Amino acid sequence: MTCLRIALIPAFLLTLIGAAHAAPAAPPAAADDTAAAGCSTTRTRSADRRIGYFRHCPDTPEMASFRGGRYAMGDAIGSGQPYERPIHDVTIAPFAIGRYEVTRGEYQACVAAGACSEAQVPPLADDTGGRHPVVGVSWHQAKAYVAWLKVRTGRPYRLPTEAEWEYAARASATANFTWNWGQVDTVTCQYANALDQSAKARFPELYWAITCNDSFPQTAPVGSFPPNTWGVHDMQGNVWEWVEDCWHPDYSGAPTDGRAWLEPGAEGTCSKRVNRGGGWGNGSSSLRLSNRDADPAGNYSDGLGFRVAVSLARPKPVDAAAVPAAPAAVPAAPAASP
Ligand SMILES: [Ca+2]
Ligand SMILES: [Ca+2]
Repeated sequence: MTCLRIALIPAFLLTLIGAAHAAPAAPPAAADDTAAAGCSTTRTRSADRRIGYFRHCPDTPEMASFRGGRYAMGDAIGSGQPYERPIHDVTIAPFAIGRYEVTRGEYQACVAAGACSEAQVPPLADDTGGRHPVVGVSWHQAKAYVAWLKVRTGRPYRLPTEAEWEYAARASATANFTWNWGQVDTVTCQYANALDQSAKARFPELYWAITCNDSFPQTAPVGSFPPNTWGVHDMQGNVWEWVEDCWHPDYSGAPTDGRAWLEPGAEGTCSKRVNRGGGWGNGSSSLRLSNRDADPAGNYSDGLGFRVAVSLARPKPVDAAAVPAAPAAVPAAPAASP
């Protein structure tokens, strides 16, 4: 819950403010095949050709494609909180998720187009180039951004569902982290931006930080740390990420088809929206893959951003010659086409 973030971020670093921000009405999405002005889809692959990336427009986020599959969502280790349980199997349809968190530069394109309001936190000290994740955006502002993406690209952009987010974050991992965490925080700094010794050096008032130095006192440029095995960066750490779902006290009755878990008949009215992944103001425990948090949709903070998703309704059959089979250790390898 919110207390996790507050407990680990000193009050002077936290600008969690309940500032309600009315979301502009979402404009109607263009047809899926509509080519937006100035846009031409570009595609790349990871060096091992197993991960497919695409970008619909020059100013829209790069996306990682996933074929979908089935996985166990929640705390399989038993070290988490009751709201991370019960473990339940979820089936995920083909979709794509941002290779990175939405950057401040990407968000500013929406602001410049008049479809998004300015972030409610000024750029942090190290964010001089717009490649840091945007922070200071409420859930409503994140929704306005994906509404603009739908118009800009003609594609069904949206926020990830919580089940999709954890599927992409796990990349088949069943442990607490995608890296081999040896019960010591020194490993975390190799893989994720957390509350580390560089933060302690910049903010001596901090009473605690993990023992290693990741060299980023606050946010880091997206992609500064290695991707997970499915080619997605910063799912653990850097900034927390809003997802579509309403908060529920545990997973009892959660959907098993990967859709967002909303309040019955009242989309948009739940008291809190989920955010995931931990951030630069948190220690390793908050970065666990099954950890969850939630805030009122109008809240914002300097540690909270988002990434986007898009449904892939028409995936091409996988070309076995072009896309090598996934290693056995990585089942349900991502491969789909926008
Ligand atoms: Ca850090
Ligand atoms: Ca993140």
